[in-house]
Amino acid sequence: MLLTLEKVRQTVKEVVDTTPLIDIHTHLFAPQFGDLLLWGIDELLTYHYLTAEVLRIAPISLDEYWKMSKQEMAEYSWEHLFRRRSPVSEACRGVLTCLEKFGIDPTEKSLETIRRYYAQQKVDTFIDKAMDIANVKSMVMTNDPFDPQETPVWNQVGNSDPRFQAALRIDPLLLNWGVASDTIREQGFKVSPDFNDSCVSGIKKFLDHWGDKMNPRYMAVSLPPTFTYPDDSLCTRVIDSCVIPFAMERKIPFAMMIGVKKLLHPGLRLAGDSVGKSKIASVENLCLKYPNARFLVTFLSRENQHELCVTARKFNNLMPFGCWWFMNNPSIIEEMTRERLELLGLSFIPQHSDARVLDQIVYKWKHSRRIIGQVLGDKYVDVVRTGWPVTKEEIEADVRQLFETNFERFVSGQ
Ligand code: RAT
Ligand code: ZN
Repeated sequence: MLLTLEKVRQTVKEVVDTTPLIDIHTHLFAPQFGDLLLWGIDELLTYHYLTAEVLRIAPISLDEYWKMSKQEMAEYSWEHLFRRRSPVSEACRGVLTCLEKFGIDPTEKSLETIRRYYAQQKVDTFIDKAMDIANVKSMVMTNDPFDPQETPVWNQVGNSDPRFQAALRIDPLLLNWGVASDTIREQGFKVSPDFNDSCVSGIKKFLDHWGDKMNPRYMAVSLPPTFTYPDDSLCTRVIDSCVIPFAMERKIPFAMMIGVKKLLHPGLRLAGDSVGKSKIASVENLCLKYPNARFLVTFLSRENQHELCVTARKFNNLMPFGCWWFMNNPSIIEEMTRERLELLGLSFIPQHSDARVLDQIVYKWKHSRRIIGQVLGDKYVDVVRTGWPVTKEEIEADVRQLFETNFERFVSGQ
């Protein structure tokens, strides 16, 4: 059915809200990973996005803060960010959206009422409930072969939960050879503390081992703003000699999340990371040098977003994805989604949740879908105004590309 100008905006909104999606980057885990899967109100309130906010205003030293238990920290956030002032920031608003969508009455502003709701939930059904409300069909985990809490689960149980897919995360391999080589050796593969050519086959065996165990959809790393490719660093050597050959052999993309200044303020721990503008030339150089490899890329700095779109116009082996971390705010999501649609049409992946707490998929997707729907609505209005006919079925197919098929096709190399 052809859509009139009046109908088009409402139809786009409905389609964007009701199309199931793949969440291509989260920090969530299948239930067999035990405590690695975070969920519930105390985790929501101690999310590092909120920690940074509460520590700006709290009359407390960092030492005193970190001495508190998880429950006490949650109470502290609740008191300072939700009761003593209104929760207007995006991270605070996220908690409110979760309460609303899970049907928890906030009128008393009582943490005890909320805790009672969570005490009645069972993790397995809560995963289904959250996915159902967020309309998420599957989620990609972040799987770290260097993490002693995670690796035994892969070695003993593995993942057969279809709600969760794996991604092989390799940060130490590129950024901290001391740590990486110790772990690789402890796991029984031959590498020396000083990186040299003889380490390549040990790394290859290590990657093969984890590739077989995890069956990852892609490999991934987060990189600092100073990341430069090529240069004479170990990072460049490992990318050239191990990462790209492994990714090409397995026919999976290499995801680069670029622009994080790790632990800029170490006292804030996980909340202490910051942002810097990165060099798009490194991505250009990789895409040019390896036309048969595929790169999923997101930048942390607003200043890199436009040039990422332009670079993606030059390389069909480059897929921009998501509005990452400090970009995941309504004003920036709107700007990024607009410029991506204008420069790339439908050939990008508009968002990922980066959820660290299961409940967050509900708010992150609710908030992002609203903006994506509005921006897309504007674009279809522009199209219909020219007299070009648009149907609901066409909009459905377009949104499916953004929410699912662009990822599926790109990771499988189609
Ligand atoms: O968004 C986040 O929660 C960050 O702390 C990081 O986890 C980042 O997304 C990453 O994957 O490194
Ligand atoms: Zn992440």
